[in-house]
Amino acid sequence: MRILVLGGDGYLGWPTALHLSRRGHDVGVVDNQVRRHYDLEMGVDSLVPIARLQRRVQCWEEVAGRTLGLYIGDLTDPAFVSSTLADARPEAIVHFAEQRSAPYSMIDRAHAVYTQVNNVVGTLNLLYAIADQDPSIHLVKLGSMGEYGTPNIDIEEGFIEIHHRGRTDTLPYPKSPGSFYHLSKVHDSHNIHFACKIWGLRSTDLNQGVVYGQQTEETALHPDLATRFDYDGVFGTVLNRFVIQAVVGHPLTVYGKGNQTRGMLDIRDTLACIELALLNPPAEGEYRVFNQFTESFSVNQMADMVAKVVPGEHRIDHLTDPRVELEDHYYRAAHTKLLDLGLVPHLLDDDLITSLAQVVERYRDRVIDAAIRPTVEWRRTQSTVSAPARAS
Ligand code: NAD
Ligand code: USQ
Repeated sequence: MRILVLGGDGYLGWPTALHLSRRGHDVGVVDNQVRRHYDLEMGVDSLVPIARLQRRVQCWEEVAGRTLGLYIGDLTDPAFVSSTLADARPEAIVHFAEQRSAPYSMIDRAHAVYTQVNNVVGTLNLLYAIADQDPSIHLVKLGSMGEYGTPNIDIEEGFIEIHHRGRTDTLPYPKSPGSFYHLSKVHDSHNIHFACKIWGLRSTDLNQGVVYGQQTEETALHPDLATRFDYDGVFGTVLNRFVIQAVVGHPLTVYGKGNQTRGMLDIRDTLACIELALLNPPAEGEYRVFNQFTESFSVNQMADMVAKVVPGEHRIDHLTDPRVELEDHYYRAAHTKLLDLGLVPHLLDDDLITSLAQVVERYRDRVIDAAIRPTVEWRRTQSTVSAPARAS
């Protein structure tokens, strides 16, 4: 298949591009490298050093003997999106290319506006280019489990049957997200659903949970193929952060009571889910939603697991939650559609935490301690309104 991976320089996009290329697909990587710019803005860096994008592509050719197409540009530029599709003529597009940090989107007005414009406009440009050039392209779009929030009822996969005053309909599951970033995903979902309805496009919206892990079969082949590993309070995600904190002797930063429960998955399962979605495309005009996670854990459970497995004594701190979220809630979310397509999950176990801790050991000198604690407050108090979100 000819596949474009948008956001192919990122944490998930890069390993996905390699995985699909190794499976024999003809892969093009699209990215404006803005993720590297956020590092400069925040004064932080990936714990594991990552090679320049051009070097990554060259290294893959040396190691695997396969070429990757490279398109450097911004999805908010419609001319770039259009010329990229015209040149690559993809049969499928995997779209990771968004600003993906909830805290980053909550820094201030400018970051909220940037996040929503970047994400919503980029996706709209893409929908128009697909509709104009080839409506049969399968768009695999990364959404988020956080689009649903934490309702007091079971979460379904995208749609729910509602009985109301004697009538019944199947409607998009109600969304109640917890950040301007997560809201951008909801806006995308509505726009994609609408485009499928009016133009007959086909799309899979993958409502993915929080990803953990750093190595995949392909990225482990050479240091220049490594993907990024974030631990800072803005871009680091919860389990990855806890492992790094435990290895460097920083108290584990549980926000609030720690009973917040989230759907989680191993980075290797992200790759497998994308591949399954690509190999089993929806029908023309179909908009479908898969909940892409394999297990759910509370923040406390993850902190306890990490503290048990990583050698040494560990302190678990309960910080005042910088976010506005329920710290105690019901959580049961359906996630059968990818399993039905054949997903065999890598479940979280001691070995995974140990291997992640070994990666951290190798690069522990690169950890900037000041970047670990959360700096972005959801609530707008006088002290946070002008506070910079930088690491130091
Ligand atoms: P990332 O920030 O590492 O990668 C995103 C990439 O997209 C970056 O390389 C960035 O430069 C690029 N990009 C952003 N805006 C762009 C634009 N306008 N034009 C071109 N390129 C642009 O993020 P990630 O962790 O790899 O996440 C990828 C996707 O998966 C995101 O959409 C995210 O919302 C979703 N997701 C991630 C997680 C997770 O835990 N990491 C969980 C659920 C969903
Ligand atoms: N948390 C802590 N301590 C920390 C970091 C996080 O207690 O040090 C808590 C948060 O309060 C939250 C949960 O852990 O309740 C998850 O936070 P996170 O930062 O790991 O993940 P989140 O902000 O939800 O965002 C990440 C990705 C995003 C993706 C989302 C999937 O950055 O791109 O969309 O996971 S989901 O959560 O399913 O929406």
